[in-house]
Amino acid sequence: MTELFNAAAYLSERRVDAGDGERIALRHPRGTHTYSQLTAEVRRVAAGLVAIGVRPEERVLLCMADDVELATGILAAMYVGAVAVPASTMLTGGELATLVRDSRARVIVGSPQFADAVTTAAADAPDLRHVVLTGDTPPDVPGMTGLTWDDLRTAEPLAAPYATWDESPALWLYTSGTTGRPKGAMHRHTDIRYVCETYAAQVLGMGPDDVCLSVAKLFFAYGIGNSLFFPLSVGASSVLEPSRPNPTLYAERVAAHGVTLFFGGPSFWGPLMAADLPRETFATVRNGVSAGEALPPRMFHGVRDLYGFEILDGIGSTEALHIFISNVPGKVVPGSSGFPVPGYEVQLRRPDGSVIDGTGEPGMLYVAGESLCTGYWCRTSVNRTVFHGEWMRTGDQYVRNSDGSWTCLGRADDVLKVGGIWVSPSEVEARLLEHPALAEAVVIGVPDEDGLDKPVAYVVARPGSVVDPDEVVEFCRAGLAAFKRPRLVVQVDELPRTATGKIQRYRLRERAAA
Ligand code: 3SK
Repeated sequence: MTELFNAAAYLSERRVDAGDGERIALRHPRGTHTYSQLTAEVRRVAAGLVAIGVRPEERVLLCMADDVELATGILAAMYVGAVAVPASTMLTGGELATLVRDSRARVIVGSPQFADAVTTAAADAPDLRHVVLTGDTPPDVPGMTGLTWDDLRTAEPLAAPYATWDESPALWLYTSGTTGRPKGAMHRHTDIRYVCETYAAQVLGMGPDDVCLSVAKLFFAYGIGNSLFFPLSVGASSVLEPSRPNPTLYAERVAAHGVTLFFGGPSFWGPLMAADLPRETFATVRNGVSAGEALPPRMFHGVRDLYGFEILDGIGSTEALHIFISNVPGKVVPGSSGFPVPGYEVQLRRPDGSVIDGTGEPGMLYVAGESLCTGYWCRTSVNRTVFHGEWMRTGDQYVRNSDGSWTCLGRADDVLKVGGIWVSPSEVEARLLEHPALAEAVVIGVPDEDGLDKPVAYVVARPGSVVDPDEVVEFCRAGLAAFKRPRLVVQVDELPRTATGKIQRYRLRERAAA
């Protein structure tokens, strides 16, 4: 049964109705927004979107830094029944254009620091009509209307949200696939409420006095839950930080705002430990939260011993919208992802599809829960392999331990997670093969000293060409988002292959481990 429900209203004006109007919702570089101010701003920007012709269910793409405009933009799009599509700010203009075209967005909003990528993408997206930049100068893209954020704020604020249902589409989040072609995971308004009522309420025990700070940005599923959905669902406060993750700066924010929940991932906790900051900086943190990659036990113990708070490691996915297996406060099993989050079922299956009931036997992890996306936009064949009735195949190999906790054993396919972000080897390989000196290229993940995967390229030179590994890395950096670049390029005479010519990646992994 469908009911009228609008997630943006749930996260903004519902809090005002509940008496939280004067509480601080957002803390950002230029000050704060109370729940009343946020609600007014959402209604104003929502009116602006309607004024430029945004229709319910149409996509609004946002390529923006974590700040009050991005938070407002996401909520305003959902408020008018449109679909918010926060896009990675790490993408090149060409990569961003792929998302704009795939989503058929008619409006893109960007922060000035991403103006180049946004205008490059806009020039290559036939469905786009409006390009908005949050600075003072409107963008100039031939054939498009260029607007500033203030232009969007001139219409009379809307008085009420569009009458979306709980089932209406609210949010698309792009995730890269094995082929490197990004897939838009489609989430409904009800999915947003579900992750707030399950993980945030029942694992983190979030309440109005919490202050959240997330290293993962709002364009990630992990970040949008941490910095927007969870705090606003309970009248708590979110600290929005537009700059890139930096341990010293983030520690300053923790101390300045009295952060109670500090969300990061292994690629942040390692440098935070190395920064050796004063323990008092973290006096207000009641828990750290980690996702993206399995948290090495060394980091759990190191952060607890140095800074005095325990990190709750968990696993989630863009498709599930947030974390569905998690450690819980006071009952952490270091080296494991913890226990199924209330509201989710998890299951291990053998390659023949049979379900593993006992402990100790590894299998493919499946998850079921109400927040699973309705599928990937226009990707029928992938949908048919990933979604099976209530269940979703995660692609992760797991094992259930005798104490009931679950441990990640790695990926079942060749996709890598680098710094918590999916990297498709085939996408990096395709870029490598554009290099004039390279005949063949294979990218694998090689674990660093903490067991965290880093992309390494094995390349074969074209006859007569000389390969300069550092120059090849720079070549990749120029054509791909920087996090996808190989950290090391190794030249080989030939790649290991099966009798039928298939590349044996496992032999490269063995070689790297030797
Ligand atoms: O990578 C994860 O574990 C994760 C956690 C929460 C939301 C989204 C993701 C991908």
